[in-house]
Parts: sequence; structure tokens; C-alpha cells
Amino acid sequence: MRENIHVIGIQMDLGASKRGVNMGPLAIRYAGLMDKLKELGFEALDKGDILSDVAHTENPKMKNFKPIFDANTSLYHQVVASLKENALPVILGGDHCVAAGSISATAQHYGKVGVIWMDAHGDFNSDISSPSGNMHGMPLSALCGYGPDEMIAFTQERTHIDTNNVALVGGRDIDEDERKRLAEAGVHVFSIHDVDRLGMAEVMKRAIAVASEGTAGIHVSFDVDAITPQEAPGVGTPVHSGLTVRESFLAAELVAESGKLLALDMVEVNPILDERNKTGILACELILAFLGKSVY
Ligand code: B3U
Ligand code: MN
Ligand code: MN
Repeated sequence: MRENIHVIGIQMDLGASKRGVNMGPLAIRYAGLMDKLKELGFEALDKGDILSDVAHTENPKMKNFKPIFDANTSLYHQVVASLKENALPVILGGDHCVAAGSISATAQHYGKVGVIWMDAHGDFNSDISSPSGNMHGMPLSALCGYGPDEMIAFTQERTHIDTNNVALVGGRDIDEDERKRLAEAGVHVFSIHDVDRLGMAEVMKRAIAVASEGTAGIHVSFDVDAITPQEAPGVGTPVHSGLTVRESFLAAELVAESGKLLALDMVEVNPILDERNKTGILACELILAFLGKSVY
């Protein structure tokens, strides 16, 4: 595990249907993230927040594309810079669009990386298949080369993520077309049903194996709506019957134990919809667990 952590916030909510996840980085910092990282012994540097421009839609199938792309371009360059400094980037979203920037950067730096995408949703729509035009439903598809390609056009050449190395964990609200797209692309889907049947330890063992096979390591992208809404109420698109808090921590602890973590996104915390920063505090503690904080 690296000693050097760069915390990078991105105040952007333009990919979601509800406003407010732009305040996610503030809520997670307010929960004490920087001090707690230092208490754990990390050299933790706060790189501040990237801001997005105002909402502006030209194509309703890709709402707010331009300001999303611009903010993501800044994020991409910041994450590449942090990786060059040998830091492990922790990205505080923001809606899940930010993973298009952060994961492109990790892939650009390391060449071949695996992804564990923890989410109630698939985020595997294209502009064509999306029922909403909301871009936070598209980043995983874009990253894997299934479009929209513009979303990850940060450099001339795209470094796509091989779907053989992608595990989606916690899915339980996936659109019909999206399900077919995930299956055709060969993404390893561990739905909430699989978590029930196999248990989180086995699911994560398999997800880590998938994401590690032939890669430099793993980029984890954690959407807090993976967790059940009673425990994580501060999210824009809650889906009932999600991961428990303990399952979420177990997943984080097992990733830490694997020693394969290269970068971490913690996204979709919506302080406006939260209860006394419950979701922000949970997101903060989960980050620490992904970085190796143990309870014993
Ligand atoms: N799959 C739907 C809904 C959705 C995706 N991600 C979130 N919601 N958070 C869509 O709009 O693509
Ligand atoms: Mn998501
Ligand atoms: Mn989600």
C-alpha cells in the first residue's frame, strides 16, 4: 500500500437528475477525512476541488455534456499528475460521471487496470440506450469502449478498460437494454442477488480476481447508492434493499487486504438529501477502510 494519498474533489452534479452531489466533497471532508487519513499514518495531501461550469445542454441524449467533459478533463489531468507523483488518488464526487475522468487517467498511467464498480445501477448506458439522457448512467459503458466515446476523449487515443477485468457489484436497478449491453460486453456482474447467495466475502474474492487478472491493479469506483437507503439516505437515486453497512465495509477491507488498490472514487453523496451527514460520514469511513483501516 502506498503511503502517499492525494484527495481530489470534484464539485459536479450535472450528470444526475437531482442537484446536490456537487456538495459531496464538502460533506466527506466535513466528516474529518484529512485528519483521519493522517491519523492512519498516511502522507495525505488535499488537492482541493475542481469546479464545474453551469448547466448547459445541447443534446438532450447527453445532458450537460460540455460542462461535464470540461470538469472531467481537469480531473483527468489532476489524477494523471498525482499518479506521476506516486500518489494514490482518492476522488470525491460529484456524480458518477467523474469516474470517466478518473479511470481514464488510471488506465492511461498504468496501461491495463481492473475496475470494481460498486453501484445499485449499471451505469452501462450509451446515449442511444439511455432512458434519461443523464450522463451518470453512462460512464462505465464509455470507459469500456461501448460509448458515448466523446465522454472519455481526453487524449487522441483512448485507453479502454477490458470488460474481462470489470466487476459490477451490488447491481439491482439495471435497465432492460442496459442488461443486454452488459451481457454482450462480458462485464462480470455480481448483483445484489449474488451477494445474498454467495455472501460478500466470496463476491469480493471473485471481483478482485476478475479485476486483478493481468492488470497493474484495481481502480474501485464506489457509488454510495450501492448501500441500502436506510443507511445511506443522502443519494439522488435510492434503490431499496441494497448492501448493508457491514457488507460495504467487508468489501472495502477485502480490497485493502488484496494490496491491489490503485485509485478510489467515492461518489454520489448528496448532502441536501442526507440526514445529518450520515452518508458523508459513512463515505469517509469507507474510504479509510479501503485504504486499510482495520477495526481490530
Ligand atoms: N439507468 C438509469 C438510472 C440511473 C443510472 N444511474 C443512476 N440512475 N444513478 C439511467 O438514467 O441511465
Ligand atoms: Mn453510479
Ligand atoms: Mn448508482
